[in-house]
Amino acid sequence: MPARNKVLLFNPRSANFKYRVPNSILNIAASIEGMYDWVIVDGNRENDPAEKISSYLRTGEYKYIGFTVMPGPQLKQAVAIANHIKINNPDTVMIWGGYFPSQQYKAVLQSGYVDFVVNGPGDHCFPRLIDALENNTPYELIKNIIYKSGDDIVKTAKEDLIEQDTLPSLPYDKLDTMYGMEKYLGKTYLGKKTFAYHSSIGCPFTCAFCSVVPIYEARWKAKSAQKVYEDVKYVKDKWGADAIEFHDNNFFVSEKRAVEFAKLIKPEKMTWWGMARIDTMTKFSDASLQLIRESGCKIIFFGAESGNDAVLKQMDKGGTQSGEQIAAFAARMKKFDIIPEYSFVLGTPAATAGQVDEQIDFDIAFIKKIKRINPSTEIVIYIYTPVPTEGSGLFAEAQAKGFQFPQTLDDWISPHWANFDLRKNPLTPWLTPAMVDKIRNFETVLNGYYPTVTDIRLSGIRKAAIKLLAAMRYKVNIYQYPYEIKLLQRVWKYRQPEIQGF
Ligand code: B12
Ligand code: SF4
Repeated sequence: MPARNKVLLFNPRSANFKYRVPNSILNIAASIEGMYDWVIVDGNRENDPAEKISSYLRTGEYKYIGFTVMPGPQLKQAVAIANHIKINNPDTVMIWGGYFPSQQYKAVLQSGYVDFVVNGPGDHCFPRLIDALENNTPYELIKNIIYKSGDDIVKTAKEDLIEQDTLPSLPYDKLDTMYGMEKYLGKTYLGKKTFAYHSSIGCPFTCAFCSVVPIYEARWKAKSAQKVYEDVKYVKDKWGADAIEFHDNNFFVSEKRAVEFAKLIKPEKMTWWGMARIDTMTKFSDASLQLIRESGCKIIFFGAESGNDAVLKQMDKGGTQSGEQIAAFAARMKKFDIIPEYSFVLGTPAATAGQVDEQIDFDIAFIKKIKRINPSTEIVIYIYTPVPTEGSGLFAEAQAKGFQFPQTLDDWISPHWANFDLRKNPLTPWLTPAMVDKIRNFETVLNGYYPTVTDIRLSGIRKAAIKLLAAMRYKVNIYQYPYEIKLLQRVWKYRQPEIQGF
């Protein structure tokens, strides 16, 4: 009889198109490569992932099931399939990792079908946990795990961040045998074959609204520019990647690393994109910005958050970011022909409803000012949704105003909360439906007047038609009931970066 210790790793569906290399689960596969046999089931690439998983389980060889889980649609598929697996295969061990289970571990473990949560990076702890379970040795001292012991929930200590260059290379070739790599290299605004790569973990800042903070606690570790270049070059040479999407929370923390990478990648003639902070990049020299652009970096995503300095303080944006700096930087980016993609977070709590509303109006006016300064600035608008950061003033304020997370996974996947996950309707008690409408209607008009360049499906004529309609409203600040714009956007399937990613 074959040994029953194989590992099945599942990436629940997170995208309807533009499939990306499933980096979260691939890192976990890399961590056990050569030690345990593993397969990946990618929900993005399967019509019926539950059946695919069942077919593996029917071999009787799989004991450990790992799920990576983000909130939203991915959670919905994870819940349904995990439940099904545990009912039909109660002797499998179910391990969830990723941002959602790390933060909402109580709801996850109380579901009854998840045995362990990996809290933060799983690269060391996952193989150690499997070893312990295989050899019947204690797992209680393994760092980064959370589990139930009787009625208690036990959280083990957090591991220091791993030196990223010591991690094994990702098993792209093996992934290719399960799901052709070519399909992971999608057509985007950046290129015909866009490769998603994650070159650093964590972030050195502690913004109060950000889900990176409770897990990484202001820590950041990066792969060297040389290692990043080698990995990218491998995928370029083997599968023809011509563009890179860096999925790091904060790619540009180190000017030195960014410049080194730019020098290495420049001869490869690839287009690339990453996420950054405005105050960090304000300090980059002109020569660095010039080189970064020349090396193929065409667009950078920045967390602008708000033009209001008091709100930036409330968000604990840290660093030196200010409204004035956000505006000045948008102007500076014009010189280098780099498109700044500014993301704003509207709807933070305030003492009175009137103040909440005023802040929204302030930022709407600020966004219009940024567009006047540099019309090519891409704007992404989120509504503030709390994240459970211990000790964060903003989260405490949200709780004091009556905000509460759902207690069970079934509540999390209810239609109500699914909208919360997509940051569409935050269910925060201080935001009235009229305020949510105001934000969304402004967004509709703005997107109509300035359609995103990242939408490669919407033709020039269609964009122009929507723009014409939206111009009438944008110029005179009338945003209510923009049904005519919505209708055209729906018919022509306008792409929303805040939902569909970047
Ligand atoms: C790529 C990405 C996406 C892609 C999905 C790509 C795919 N795989 O198909 C797209 C664009 C679709 C997407 C969408 C969303 N995303 Co997203 N996404 C990311 C992003 C940028 C990278 C994820 C990644 O690959 N990381 C690289 C790997 C190596 O890191 P990792 O995931 O942390 O994995 C490590 C550990 O967490 C752990 N681990 C992870 N999984 C597992 C599994 C097991 C079994 C184990 C043992 C360990 C383990 O070990 C790994 C290695 O150390 C992250 C931010 C980030 N930089 O991580 C956000 C992020 C995960 N997304 C987030 C959110 C909220 C969303 C959305 C729900 C909302 C939104 N507006 O963005 C949507 C909707 C999702 C859906 N449709 O279901 C949040 C999650 C926050 C939270 N509280 O949980 C993040 C953190 C962004 C942020 N800062 O807000 N996303
Ligand atoms: S700088 Fe960005 S990634 Fe870092 S804590 Fe702030 S919002 Fe999160």
